[in-house]
Amino acid sequence: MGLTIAQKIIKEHLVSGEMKAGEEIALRIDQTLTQDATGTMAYLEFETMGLDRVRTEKSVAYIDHNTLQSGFENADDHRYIQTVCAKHGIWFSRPGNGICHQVHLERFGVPGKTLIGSDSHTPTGGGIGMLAMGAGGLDVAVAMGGGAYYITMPKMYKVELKGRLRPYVTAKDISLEILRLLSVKGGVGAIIEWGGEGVRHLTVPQRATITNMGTELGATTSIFPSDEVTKAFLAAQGREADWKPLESDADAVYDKIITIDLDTLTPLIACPHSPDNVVKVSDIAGTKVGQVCVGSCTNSSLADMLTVAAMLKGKTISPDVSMSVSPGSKQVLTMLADCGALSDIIAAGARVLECACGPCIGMGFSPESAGVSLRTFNRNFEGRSGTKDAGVYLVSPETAVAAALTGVITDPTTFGDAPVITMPDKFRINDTAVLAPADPETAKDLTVRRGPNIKPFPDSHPLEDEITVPLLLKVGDNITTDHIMPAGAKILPYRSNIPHLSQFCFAVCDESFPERAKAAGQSVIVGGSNYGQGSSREHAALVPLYLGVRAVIAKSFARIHAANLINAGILPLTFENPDDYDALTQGDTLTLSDVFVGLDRGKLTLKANGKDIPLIASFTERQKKILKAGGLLQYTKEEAK
Ligand code: MIC
Ligand code: SF4
Repeated sequence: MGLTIAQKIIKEHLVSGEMKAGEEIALRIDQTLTQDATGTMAYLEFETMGLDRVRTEKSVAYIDHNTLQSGFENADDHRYIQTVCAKHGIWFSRPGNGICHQVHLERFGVPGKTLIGSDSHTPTGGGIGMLAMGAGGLDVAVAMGGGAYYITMPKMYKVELKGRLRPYVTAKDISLEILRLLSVKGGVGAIIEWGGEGVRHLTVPQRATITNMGTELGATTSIFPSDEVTKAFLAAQGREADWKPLESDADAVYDKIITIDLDTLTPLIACPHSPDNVVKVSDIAGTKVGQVCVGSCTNSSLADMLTVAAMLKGKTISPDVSMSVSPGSKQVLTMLADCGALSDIIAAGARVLECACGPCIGMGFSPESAGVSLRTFNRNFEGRSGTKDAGVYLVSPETAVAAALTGVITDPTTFGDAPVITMPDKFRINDTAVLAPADPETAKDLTVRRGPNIKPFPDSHPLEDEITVPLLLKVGDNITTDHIMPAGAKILPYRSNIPHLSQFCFAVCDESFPERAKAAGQSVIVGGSNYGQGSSREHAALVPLYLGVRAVIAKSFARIHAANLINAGILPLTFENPDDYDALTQGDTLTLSDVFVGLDRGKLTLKANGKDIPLIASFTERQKKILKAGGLLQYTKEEAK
């Protein structure tokens, strides 16, 4: 039987397990990346492992999220990460050098290699044929130490692209179309391979937009073949030697095949507050817009920026719109400046922000009250922009500019001839903002600098055989990690300070939760389906751990969050009958008994309101050991004894 692209890479990297969907497999990891908001924790965890050097082929730390330095916290954390990198063999991408996924694609990604990153959009690397996955910080720390990465062998989906994109219809619209078709749960447990004749016409940045947003489908990752287009991209980055061809076998078997006809695709828009709430731009044309933001790891490539500049050239942004443009990397920004396109953007009245995540993670540029913001980003969860009642819409750069110029949502295909941009044969290469680690001898004498913002990791809690606790919070479907542990400019600087962060846990749903949790000492949360979708932030598990949460019972979980809960020693349990969700009320007293036997059987019984509710506790042998030990750090320490 033939293999898919992902199966080929998995086969080459398989450390243990069987390549059968649903089975646990362990993979050798070639590369890792971290960003600063999850990185401080990941490096603190790496340090507790007591190793001198990372054991990967390449590990890179990026500073791109916490770049607003409105106090000492972020600057201290940057210095901590820089010194930890120098000492332990990790490359350090300085603040201003760009968004991790964009820079990694440009400068470090290699087709056929495995990459895990402490950021959920790590699958961006699938745009050049990497098997790139988002993971919790602790899993990245373990991989840096040479340990394997454990996942459930995913199912294989294929999206066949037919035809060719029409003018003003973009890779972003392909991403929104697949979200419309599959929903934010549609990719859970699957790897999505993109193929068909339409792929040949998609450039690497377009492919990367698509693999980036595969995260919003809940997919383990997404991947494109590595072909002549990939080779030309790597050659233009001066990295042709990194190229190797990769395609699926003609007789590869897929669990699902979806076809998208590019010839008939139209510009699409995701309405508040979910990336799958997709309609045609023309359906809501005319809606007034107050803000437009271009950038993020989804749409900040040179090609995106040149398109924006060409559409803005000689025009002025509507006086009712405030527009930001954040180029994805220093390479993109310098090339925009070199060719004069940056001047067209500035002259039109856009506000140019630094090469970082910025507004995407609520680091500045929050919209006005009840504002309508059109963004080229990948997430529009409630409150994420920093303004709770704002309505954020996700669009392509073309649709974004059309709205910036007219002041209302506008179908860009009504805009006359589409701009034709020409891409350079060679990108401008200047890696001076990536600092190499010290050599092993020098590294021995280096000191890691820790600021006062860095607080110890929360204590783990050994699993108990009987847990009787209050149901402290009951939430609905599709709860995101932005609900559980919000980000934004005010909170993000405390990503290495769990006690401080804990005050904001579930602030979007119930501001009283942290106080109530502390008072209760121990508690359980109940959720609907796809609990924990979105970010890979392990803080969404570590903070509940700190607040005494012992178990989360839900209809289903998002992959990375479930892994983070297990790593933190919190039980992620699912209802055997989803209707039992309705039998539980916030404030109920819940009892889980015979937990150890239950874990071994894969089933637990929850006693609530005189009723027995069956729960699924289906974990791999390794996960059971982690849970019994009270979390991955405890487990790793016990194993090392
Ligand atoms: C995000 O887009 O939500 C983030 C911020 O990049 C996160 C990581 C984080 O919370 O630090 C992600 O996607 O994993
Ligand atoms: Fe940064 Fe936004 Fe991408 Fe997350 S989704 S990595 S915050 S640009």
